[in-house]
Amino acid sequence: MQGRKYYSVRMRAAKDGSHEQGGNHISGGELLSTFSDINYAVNSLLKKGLTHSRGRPDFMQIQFECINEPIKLVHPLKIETNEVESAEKGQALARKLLQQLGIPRKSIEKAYKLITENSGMRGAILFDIHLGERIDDRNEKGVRVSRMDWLDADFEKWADHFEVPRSPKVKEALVLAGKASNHPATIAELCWSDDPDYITGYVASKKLGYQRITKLKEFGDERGCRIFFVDCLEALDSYIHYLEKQPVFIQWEE
Ligand code: WAQ
Ligand code: MG
Repeated sequence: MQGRKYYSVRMRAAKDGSHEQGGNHISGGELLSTFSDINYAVNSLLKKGLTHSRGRPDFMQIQFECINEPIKLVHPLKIETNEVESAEKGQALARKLLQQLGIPRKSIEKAYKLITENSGMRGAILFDIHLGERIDDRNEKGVRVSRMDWLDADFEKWADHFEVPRSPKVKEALVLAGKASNHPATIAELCWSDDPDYITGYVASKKLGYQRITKLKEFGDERGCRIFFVDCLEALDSYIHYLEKQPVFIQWEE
């Protein structure tokens, strides 16, 4: 892996116009690829955007660019699955985990209010746990974590070992959560999908690992959430730079 040249490949798809024109976000994706695999990488992102449960896109952009910075290797978070009976119980557990991580109750309530006001984003909200306020200035776009991946063979071994599904959804979420939680400013991440057919979500943090919660919303609901609870005040620009630009490979076995 080291010593090879990698490319960051990204896709975003929308319906009823491009994102810039106010279209609805359908799907996004990002991965790392060698030059010889770019064809395969572009095709897998194309397929992801074209066959999405949120609908058929009428706008898509796929781009690749060469990465010149060294790629950081990060271990996957430890994983735990919490089975819950209902979305209410799942959300109660999510709040409890956030509290356990030291996030003030007031901040959690404010964050939830923000979430309900901001569905349909393609990126994440950055929320300062002390200010109790959103601190990124990306509006309805949010901050998109990018330049990260996990080699399939290593992911599959890991998934089999911990008895979790070898699904691309799980892989993508663990890659994103692994990269984000590796930065000291990330206290926690709260996430559930905006896909109407996917109700499992998680709270992730360096401290408690990747806490899967089997139900955080009802089937059919197209409102998703991704919010980073951060403690980084004066270093916001470098934090956003890390999320967007620092190349990271998740690696389980050396
Ligand atoms: N960077 C920042 N925010 C993102 C990114 C990204 N790369 N990708 C997605 N988001 C935001 C965006 O606002 C989406 O609307 C929201 O997250 C949900 O994205 O079984 O599938 O890709 O363990 O729909 C988690 C559980 C699944 C997996 C999460 O999210 C499991 C999921 P989705
Ligand atoms: Mg989605």
